[in-house]
Amino acid sequence: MRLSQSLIPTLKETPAEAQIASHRLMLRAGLVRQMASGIYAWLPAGLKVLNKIAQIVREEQDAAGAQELLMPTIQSADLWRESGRYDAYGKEMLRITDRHERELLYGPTNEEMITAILRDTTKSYRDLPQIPYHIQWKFRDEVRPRFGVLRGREFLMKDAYSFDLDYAGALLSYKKMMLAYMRTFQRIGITAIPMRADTGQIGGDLSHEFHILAPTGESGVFYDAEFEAGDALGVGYEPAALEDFYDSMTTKYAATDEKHDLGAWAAIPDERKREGRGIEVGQIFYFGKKYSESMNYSVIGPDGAKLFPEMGSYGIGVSRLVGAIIEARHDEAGIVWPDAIAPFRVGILNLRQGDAVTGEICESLHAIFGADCLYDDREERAGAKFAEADLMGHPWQIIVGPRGAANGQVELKRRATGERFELPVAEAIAKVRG
Ligand code: 5CA
Repeated sequence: MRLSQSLIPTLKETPAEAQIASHRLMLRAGLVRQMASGIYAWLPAGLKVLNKIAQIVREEQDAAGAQELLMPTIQSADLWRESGRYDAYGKEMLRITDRHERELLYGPTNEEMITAILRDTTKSYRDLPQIPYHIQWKFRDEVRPRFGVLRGREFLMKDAYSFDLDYAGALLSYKKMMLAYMRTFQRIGITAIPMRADTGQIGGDLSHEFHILAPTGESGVFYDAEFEAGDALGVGYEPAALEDFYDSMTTKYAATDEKHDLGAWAAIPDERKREGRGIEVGQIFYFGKKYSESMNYSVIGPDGAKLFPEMGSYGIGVSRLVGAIIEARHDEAGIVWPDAIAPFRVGILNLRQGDAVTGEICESLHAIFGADCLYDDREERAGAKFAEADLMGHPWQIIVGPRGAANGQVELKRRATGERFELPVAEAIAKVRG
């Protein structure tokens, strides 16, 4: 992509309405625009990040045995009357009336709808277990939308739902999802820690929140340094491995300030104690038969008797993750994207636009990296190009100046560390490709 032709409206000034770094940087780097309170348009570079995160989430859900489907954003109020949540949900739910005076709502979550779908499509114990999921926009009329996409009103969520025949099966599904989450966050390139949590609106009695560590997080967090090791990628889904993994995640200490237990904390060696702040990017729940019973969803069990499935639900805030990752990965110059989800893996900076030699090298790099690169081909001075590339946070920058170019050399810069290398073009390409 050529910067001169792109729809990436970067801003020089700091937008006044943005209180925290990720919100400021998302506006300044041209990723999003606010369309109404808590409602954002995703511009091309922002959408690339959102799609890359969604794709990693999707691949890891699939690897855990979950199956993707797509439910609508608009739901019928009657569905929610079945579970009793239509009245219980309160003002956070956006309620809509259609031209026939039928009551609808913009879904804040999908427990009711997915239960209705399984009720219609699974009749026997042989049809279970199932873990359907989707990646869909939600609406919650938050009292105070703030911090950009971190607490929006419209936001993108991955929500999965598990249906099992018994408690042991439900717990296995819960453990699979915990592993899938840890693998997802590790692939994205961030540290997230599972913490015991309250269940709130969703209900049930077992829940974990996943927190990304960032100084501006809304929750205080306390955890054992052993979480920093992060080795979920090697773990498989065989029951024994899953069991060990779950134990290793849940026996180490980690809690938000709401659930902090001073007694248990005191037992951890001082050198392993870590305190910080966290942003909740995901939450998983086990809630048993809450929805299957209230919505009268049963299957015929092996003995011919009615059996109400055991359920859980599993959310990841896909759009919130974009802001949370920036909170965790930025410096005074701009965003520092992890490689796996950067909108562009490499920025190409032509320091003398119009020069035949730098132009030729840049054009060939642009052809090689294609959609993975952003070529700064504007008629701008070098300083402005450096600032723009640092702001946008490409993991690599290939800087092509007239002096180096004359000898076939370019400068390669690693955004995260600031390291710079003078290299022949081919070596720079190889290094970026990894
Ligand atoms: N049905 C369950 C799990 S599928 C559920 O709704 N869980 S939740 O309420 O915890 O939401 C899941 C995730 O969505 C949260 O962990 C958070 O990352 C994200 N999320 C929730 N509310 C917002 C919001 N207002 N703005 C952005 N992301 C949000």
